[in-house]
Amino acid sequence: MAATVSFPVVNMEKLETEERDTAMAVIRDACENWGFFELLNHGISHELMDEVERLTKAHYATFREAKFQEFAARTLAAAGDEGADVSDVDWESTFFVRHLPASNLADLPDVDDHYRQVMKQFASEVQKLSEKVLDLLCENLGLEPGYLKAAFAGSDGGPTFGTKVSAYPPCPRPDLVAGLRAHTDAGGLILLLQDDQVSGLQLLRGGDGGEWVDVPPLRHAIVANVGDQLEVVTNGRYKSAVHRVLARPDGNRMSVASFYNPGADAVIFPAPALVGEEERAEKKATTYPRFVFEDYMNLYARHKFEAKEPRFEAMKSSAIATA
Ligand SMILES: O=C(O)CCC(=O)C(=O)O
Repeated sequence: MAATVSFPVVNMEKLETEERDTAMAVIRDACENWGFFELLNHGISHELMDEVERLTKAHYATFREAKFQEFAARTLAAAGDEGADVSDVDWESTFFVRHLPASNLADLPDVDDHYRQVMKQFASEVQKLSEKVLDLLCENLGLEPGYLKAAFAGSDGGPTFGTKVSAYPPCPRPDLVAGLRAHTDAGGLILLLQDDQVSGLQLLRGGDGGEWVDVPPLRHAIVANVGDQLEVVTNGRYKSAVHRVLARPDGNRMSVASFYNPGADAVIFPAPALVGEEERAEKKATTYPRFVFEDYMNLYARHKFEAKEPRFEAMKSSAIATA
């Protein structure tokens, strides 16, 4: 059972009013203590969000559902008749759209021109919003505006940016499989459009031994979460939260998750302004490593569903000297 606590929600319109300080404090607390928050009145048009949701659900029904049903039948047969362990299976149907550094939208099969255009426009809006949110984080951290965007820029001057489109269809055996197993996100900042009817996304608040908390569906909200790279650059002030998607016996949850990540060759390290004098002098063992983002991703690909700390440790042993 997930705990019922008040989830951090930020009405971004308040950032333009005398209530700005209160809104900034909600963002700060969310980044320090949750790793997640939801944004309302974020500037992305509701019509565009509705169209993304409508087209994404139609795309699943037309092009992916039949294939998913075959996978579902195979998985349930293996679990039931053969007693196979399916705990490493995710009950999801997904496809990935790359935007930066190079778009693959034109190459995706079964995506018509209208869906392509809508996804392109939505990605452009989400990228703008990601950079706006990164600057709000800079402000809260006492970093100069643009610091986090620059920290994530690769040698081509930009981030890696892409969108994972997912359906979590109903599952008759949610006791056997997860919608998506628990993990932290590898990248920088993740902005998610999630189904406003069907829930399932949960975060682990308080780390190991903490409590699972629902990320509540909220119409026209964008969910933001901290990835591992933000944890490193903020020197652990902000921590990526473990999260998962529950499989459910009813409802087909849709989600569109956009990952604003460092460029592949970006060198990631804690912002010097966030490393204390004492820590710098002692080069404490707890200090986060310095590494090339692509190396982290190669490791993550093999260890996504494991704890992040060993990944940070492994990066220390391959640490590069660029200071
Ligand atoms: O679909 C969601 O709500 C979360 C997706 C996610 O955590 C992931 O793909 O890494």
